[in-house]
Amino acid sequence: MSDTEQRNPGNGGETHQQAGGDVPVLTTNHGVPVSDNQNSLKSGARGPTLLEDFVLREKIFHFDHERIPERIVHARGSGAHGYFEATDDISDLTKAALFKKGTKTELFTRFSTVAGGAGSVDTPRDVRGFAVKFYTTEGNWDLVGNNIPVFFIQDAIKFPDLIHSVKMEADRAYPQAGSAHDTFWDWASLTPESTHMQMWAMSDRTLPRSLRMMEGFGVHTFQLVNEEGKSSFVKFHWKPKLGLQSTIWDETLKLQAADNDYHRRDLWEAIDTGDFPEWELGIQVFDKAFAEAQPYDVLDSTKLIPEEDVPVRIIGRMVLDRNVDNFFAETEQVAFLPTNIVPGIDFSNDPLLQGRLFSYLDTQKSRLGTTNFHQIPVNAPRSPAGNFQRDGMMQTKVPKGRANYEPNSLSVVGEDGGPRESPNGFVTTTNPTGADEQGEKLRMRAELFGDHYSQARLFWVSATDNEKAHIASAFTFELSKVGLAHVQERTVANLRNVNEELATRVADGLGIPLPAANPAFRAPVDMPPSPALSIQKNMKETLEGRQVGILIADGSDGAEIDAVVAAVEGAGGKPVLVAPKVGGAKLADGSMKKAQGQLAGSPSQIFDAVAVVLSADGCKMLLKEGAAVQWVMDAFGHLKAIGASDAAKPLLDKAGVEPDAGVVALADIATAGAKRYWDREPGVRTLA
Ligand code: HDD
Repeated sequence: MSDTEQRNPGNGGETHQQAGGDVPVLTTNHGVPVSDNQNSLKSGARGPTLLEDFVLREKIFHFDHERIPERIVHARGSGAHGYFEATDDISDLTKAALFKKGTKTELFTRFSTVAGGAGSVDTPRDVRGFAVKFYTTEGNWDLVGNNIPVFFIQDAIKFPDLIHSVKMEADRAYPQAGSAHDTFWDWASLTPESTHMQMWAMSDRTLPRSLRMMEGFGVHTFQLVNEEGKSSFVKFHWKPKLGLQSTIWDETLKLQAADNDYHRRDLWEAIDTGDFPEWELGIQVFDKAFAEAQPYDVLDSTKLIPEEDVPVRIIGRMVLDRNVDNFFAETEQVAFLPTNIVPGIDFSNDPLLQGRLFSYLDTQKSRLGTTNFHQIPVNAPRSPAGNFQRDGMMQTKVPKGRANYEPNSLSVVGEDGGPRESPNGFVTTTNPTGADEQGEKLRMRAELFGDHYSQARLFWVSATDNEKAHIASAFTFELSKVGLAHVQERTVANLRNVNEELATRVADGLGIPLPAANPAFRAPVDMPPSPALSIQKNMKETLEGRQVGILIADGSDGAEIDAVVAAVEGAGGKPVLVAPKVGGAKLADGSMKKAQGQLAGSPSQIFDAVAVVLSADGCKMLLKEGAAVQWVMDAFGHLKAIGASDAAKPLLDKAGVEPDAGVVALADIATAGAKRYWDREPGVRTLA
């Protein structure tokens, strides 16, 4: 026990750690030094606890209020600090200061799932939120997007219905964090505009391998405005440096069991070890003439603009280089607002965006409890900010001077007169689509919003065969959890407007007759395939940012292990040794090799590729170990590369591994591990 520790003053035998030297004094929230943080104040050792005990009451009072309402959507999220660097000159398009070439802007990014609660798992089939707060020199700009470029609905008035239907059902409070249930598909099948997004949601886009390996999209059409006031339409894209990578469904289900925090941990560890996640920011810029020539409405959030039609121009990069110091203070309290916009960027008339402009400000008041939520450090602008808004709950500023109104004729220099309007302030641009469309007050949508299928068809024809099989299987899986036959039928009837083969595969998968097609509100048009929509076509063959699990056991050869570790590291990957005991394995030469993971707690689904380095005896021992057989079987089933020592062959045989291009000698795992083996899939599972 150190000099600053004492035992027993409260007769509980507990440790009392004392202040002194560099160790600061523990105080109440009001600064009163506390002498005993282990025992409440009682009247006699066995007597009642006293109301007078302000130390106890303050501590419990604060604890009782530690939770705030979680976000109604996107409750589960992970955040990090970083910066944006403008890498291209787009001053002809926008005057926004953050886009001046070479400018670095501090930012905070939060990724999230949508449907689950704050304590739910990281890997359900769900859309991922991708929200970025740029602390620019002209105030905060929040780009509050998703990892999918379109949305379920066209008009914000339908958002509460969408969310009510997808969250756990109102009476039974399940299922948590998933769309595979009656109410979601009931709503979706009655809402044909959701069809395009259904296709994305049922694809592997909703099963990202890592938050670092997914794209982000601003979804809506926005505007860029230059110095002369000329505006252009723009869509924002985030492209991950590590390429796109998803997991497959069986792997995802097993990941949920293996690690509830798979994505949060992955993001944290990457940043913690200096492997900073990075995305490029790209823009698709177009004008009114282009917009009017398309078979879709650019103000409709259920539609995208194919990258083949308007290429994505890269204008900067985002690097996430700092983990939060405190999850609650930063990730939980960050408040994103689509209304946070800066001079040089503007909204469009997209009715979904317009509704969002109201919703987010409103929700922050209910979540964070005060109109002063912008004063919380993670939300506060880094640029000078000031106005005459005053007071309110949790006011932390102490404004000086007499003037709390404007205009005023008190001194304009110094603090007394206060801030004034600026000619460089934000000016709403004349909306290039708005001017000729203002008219009668109507509850209706523009004509092309009535096309619900063209782009759902586009998504299907742009997918690879594996991706098509995954989409058909995902619909089948989700609808297999739907107990209402008419909802299953209506969904399949809707899919007939997307693709007959898809509808037939889902009907077959469910074992129901193919229903008649739903009448399409507006006849779809066929668009040429867009390779940019496929994940598989946009993967990067690399081990960078990836992990290779290396299974070892007593008797393994140290030199073989070292060679695999070096090769994986050399290829930019992270080797993780897994052994039956976490303390390690006793190698052939008698030395101990420490493992980072214990076999049962580190199943192969948490890795991108695997290596098995065993001696004949070690292999014999693992043949009797279900977790080891499963480890190899899952790696094979999840289409991963497997490198094995000769002596490990019996384990591969028992796991049903059949030779193919992804089953390699140990020495080749670092090369083979850079990709998945899609051709293997039809041999390992039946897909719809
Ligand atoms: Fe939303 C949160 C993204 C439509 C209402 N939304 C929220 C977050 C993201 C998105 C990423 C989490 C932000 C964070 O990490 O704190 N939302 C979108 C996208 C949409 C969209 C890409 C369509 C293109 N949202 C949308 C509509 C409404 C909302 C139409 C309401 C009319 N969204 C909210 C909200 C949330 C929210 C209730 C919950 C917590 C929050 O705002 O701060 O206001």
